[in-house]
Amino acid sequence: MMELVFATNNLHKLEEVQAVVGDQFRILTLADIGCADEIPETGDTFEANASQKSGYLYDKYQRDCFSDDSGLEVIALNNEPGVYSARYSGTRDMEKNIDLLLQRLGDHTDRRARFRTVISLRVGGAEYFFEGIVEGDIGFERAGDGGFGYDPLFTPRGRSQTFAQMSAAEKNAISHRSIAVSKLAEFLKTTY
Ligand code: ITT
Repeated sequence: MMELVFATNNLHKLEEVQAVVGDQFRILTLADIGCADEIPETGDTFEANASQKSGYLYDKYQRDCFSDDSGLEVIALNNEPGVYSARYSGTRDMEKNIDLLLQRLGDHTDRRARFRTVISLRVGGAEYFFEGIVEGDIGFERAGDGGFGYDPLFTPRGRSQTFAQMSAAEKNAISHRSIAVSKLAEFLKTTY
């Protein structure tokens, strides 16, 4: 069975990816390969960060691997918070990050935004990218308590509920992450 290391210790992400990729591939976490390093993530694009993480792993362990980077891009804020989504306010406190976003957007009428995920896959020395995007709009206040991150603010285009008001299954059916992961899975299944 082909084994791939996923540059994460987030078991929620691992489960989601393993479910889509199927049992033809075994996905290992950083913990599984004994990697406790703080992997550098200093790029200013999702591509650069994903590539940096998978490149670090490949160079150090010479194992087939992939990594992901994702975040929220708000059009009226020049695509902020982007790669800084997790620490927009300078902390990982999502209450503060959401407050800052709402404050910066103010009563701007253009509320358009998108969630974006980029996956970098490295196999046999080659690198492949997979992208997932979901377009939507930012609310004037929070709605819902499911999901994580900016979910209470984000309503996918054509829908009437925020990601935080949807069930996990409803969100996963249309999320940026699942779109990118499905492309990765499709590539792996048809190539290996
Ligand atoms: P890693 O340890 O795997 O890097 P992370 O929290 O940094 O975990 P991501 O790079 O995937 O995760 O996402 C960066 C931030 O973007 C994340 O902390 C959220 O604030 C936001 N984000 C990403 N995907 C999201 C989603 O589906 N719903 C809400 N917010 C999301």
